[in-house]
Amino acid sequence: MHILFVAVALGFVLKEARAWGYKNGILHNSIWLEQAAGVYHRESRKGRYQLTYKEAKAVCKFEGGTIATYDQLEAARQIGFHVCAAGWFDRGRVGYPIVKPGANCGFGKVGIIDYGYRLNKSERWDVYCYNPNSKECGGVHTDPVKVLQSPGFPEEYLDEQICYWHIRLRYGQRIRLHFLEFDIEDDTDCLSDYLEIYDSYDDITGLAGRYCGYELPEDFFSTGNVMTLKFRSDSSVSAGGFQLQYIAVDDSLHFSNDKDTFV
Ligand SMILES: *[C@@H]1O[C@H](CO)[C@@H](O)[C@H](O)[C@H]1NC(C)=O
Ligand SMILES: [Ca+2]
Repeated sequence: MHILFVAVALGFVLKEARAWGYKNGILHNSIWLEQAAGVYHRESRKGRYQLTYKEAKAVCKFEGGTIATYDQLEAARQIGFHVCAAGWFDRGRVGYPIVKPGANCGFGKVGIIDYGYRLNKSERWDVYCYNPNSKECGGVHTDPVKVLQSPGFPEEYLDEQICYWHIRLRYGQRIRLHFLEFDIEDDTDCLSDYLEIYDSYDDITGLAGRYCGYELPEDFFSTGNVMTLKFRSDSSVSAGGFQLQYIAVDDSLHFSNDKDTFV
C-alpha cells in the first residue's frame, strides 16, 4: 500500500517535471502552443540570446508567423504560457512571460517581465512569435487511443503550418505510434517540411527523429507516458500529409525501437 502511494506521488512529480522542462538552464513550459493561442518562444539555432530584432522577426516569418505583440504575449501568459528567457516582441520591446514566481526567474514576480523598448536593436535576445494559423492542429491528447493527422488531411496540408501534439497518458503507460499514411515534401535532411518525434513532453529535449518523404516511418515507442509530435511546413510545395494512430501500451511490456530506423 505504501509503495503504491509513493509510486503515485512520484508519478505526479515526474509529470510536473516533464511539463516544465529545462534547456540551457531556461525553465520553459511547452504545453503552450495550443493553450497560448499561437504564441511561442524561439531561440536562434546558435543558442540562447543570439537574435537581433531584425533576425528575430525573420525567425517568426520563416515559420509563417509574425513577431508577437505585448497583448498576445500577455493573453498567452494568462492561460499558462511561461518561459524564463527574454525575447523580442513587437516594436522592439523585450521581456518574458512568468506564470509561476521563482527566485531565479522574473525577480519573484508574475506577469510580463518587461525590459521595455530597446533603443539598440542590435542587442541579442530570443524571440516570441505568433502564428494564429497553427491553432487548428496539435493539442494535448490524453485518450488511450487516437488518430492524429496533418492539418486538413486527407487534403494536402497548407504551407506555413506549425503544429504541436503533446500526448500524455496515465503514469505507467507508454505510447506506441503507428503510421497509417505518410507523404511530406521530400528533401535532404527534411529541412523544408517535416514531422519530428520527441520522446518528451516538449520540443526541447528528447528529439527521436525527423521525417519527410513518402516512406512510412517504423512504429515508435515512447520511454515514458508522454510524447510530442511537431509538424512544420515551409512557404512552398505541399504534399498529401500524414495520418497516424497512437495506442497506450502497458509499461510492463518491453518494446524497443530500432535505432537504425531514425533519420
Ligand atoms: C548595440 O548592441 C550591440 C550588441 O550588444 C553592441 O555591440 C553595440 O555596441 C551596441 N551599440 C550601441 C550604440 O550601444
Ligand atoms: Ca513545403
